Amino acid sequence: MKIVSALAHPNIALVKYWGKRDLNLILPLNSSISVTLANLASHTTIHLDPKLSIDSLKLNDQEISPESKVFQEYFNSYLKIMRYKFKFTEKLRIITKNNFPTSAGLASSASGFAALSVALNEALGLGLDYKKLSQMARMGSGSATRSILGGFNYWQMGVAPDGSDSEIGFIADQQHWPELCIAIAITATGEKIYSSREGMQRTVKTCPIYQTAWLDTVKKDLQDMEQAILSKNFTLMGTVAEKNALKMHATMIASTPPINYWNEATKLITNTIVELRENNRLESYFTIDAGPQVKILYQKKDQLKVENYLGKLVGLKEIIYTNVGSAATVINHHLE
Ligand code: 2P0
Repeated sequence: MKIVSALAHPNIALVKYWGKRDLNLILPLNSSISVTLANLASHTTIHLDPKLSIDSLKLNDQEISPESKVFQEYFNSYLKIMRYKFKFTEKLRIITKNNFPTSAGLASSASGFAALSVALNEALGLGLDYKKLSQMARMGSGSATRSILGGFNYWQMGVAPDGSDSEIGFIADQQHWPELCIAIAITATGEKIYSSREGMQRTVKTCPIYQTAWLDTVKKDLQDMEQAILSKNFTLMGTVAEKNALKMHATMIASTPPINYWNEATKLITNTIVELRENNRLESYFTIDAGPQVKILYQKKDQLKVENYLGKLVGLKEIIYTNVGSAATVINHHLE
């Protein structure tokens, strides 16, 4: 029996992934750029044991039924592909825990599948490099591609039908930009109304502005964001990240039926961020994923202002202050 534990951090897309060209291989319609977060993490332990008769999953101390949607949709398909690709037959016991709200737009599937892939690579002795590991993680969830590395990364969409060139690339490491901070303003802790998987599929199928407002404009955002990261240009990074997130949400709202993840607190925080910036009181920017949480980009010198102006707004459940995090890693390996 092999027992391996791994740790991975969620990432936040600064230029988003929104839409798939292949649903089974989880291949995106556009490339994306992300920053890996510190402090927030998924801790995953796997038992690879020939004596196990079924795959099983414990998520945040709760046993997940193999009949459940999350197991069927996410884990079954991931494990089936892993077994086919890496030729193993043992069943897996997966125990995973997040130190942040699961399924609330905080990319728990990203850190979860990155940690699981790193653990499986170790347990099976595959010795994969980070690019191959990112492809392995992608088979669980698209955004997991980007949680394999720390720092700032891009997920190259690739063009090959088999997904062999859809993988992570490196922009800058964790130490590159110590001034950059990210606060996660949690406005709701429950499960979100639609999974990102459903949301992005509906957008691709029904949104009349998806091509023009999204796909045709992402290339420029990617170029600007890479330049902003490399030159540590905070204003450019924030401007592009905020605009890119708003375009993505605009395509959701223009879908049928419309998808709107924002609640009252989401609106209050984003309006306040814009107002403070326009009045030259605080330069911060927001980005929002498939959920109601607001991710605030700011500089370390403004920590107190962020706490005072934004950290106490009505409707905020919790605010997590963090910065740039590290790569997914194995933390324990035990053989019996
Ligand atoms: C992103 N999101 O780039 C975008 C922005 C949410 C909004 O990637 O279907 O859970 O498993 O590939 O990775 C969340 O979508 O979706 C996501 P699947 P995933 O971060």
